[in-house]
Amino acid sequence: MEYTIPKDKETGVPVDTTITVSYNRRVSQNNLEQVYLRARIDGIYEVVDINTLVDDKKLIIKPVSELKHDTKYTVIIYEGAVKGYPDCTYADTETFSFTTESICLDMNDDGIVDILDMLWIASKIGPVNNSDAGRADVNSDDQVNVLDIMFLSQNLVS
Ligand SMILES: [Ca+2]
Ligand SMILES: [Ca+2]
Repeated sequence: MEYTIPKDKETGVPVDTTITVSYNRRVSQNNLEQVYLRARIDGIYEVVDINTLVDDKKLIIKPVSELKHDTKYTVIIYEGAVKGYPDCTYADTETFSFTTESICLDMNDDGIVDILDMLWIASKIGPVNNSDAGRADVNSDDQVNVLDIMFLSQNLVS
């Protein structure tokens, strides 16, 4: 591995990130089922659904759905996942980890989390069908409703 995006131990990674593993030479796919992304959620490791593809010197890993906020993810590339040219597999298992961004509760971008942000969420109540509603859905259940306002109220900075 030459470099990865996100970098090992990077924090604040966007939840819609695409993961890139760059090698110092051209690689081809060998057995991409040997590539794993796992999340550590409440102390338990969960395997995350991903799509993987190889493009020139890069292995690209796209999570099927958005990652969770404030969660540590580990990429594991087992031996034989990709091979370099002319024809040698990368023999070592390689791993790196990153942590996703915390959820942003300052909805109206005024630098504090307060009742105005609760009102902002309240103005987006309904299904998540645009990016503002996606932001307002702070508990990520695809609905903007009173649960999101409660979620925010529990995190108010007083
Ligand atoms: Ca605010
Ligand atoms: Ca919600």
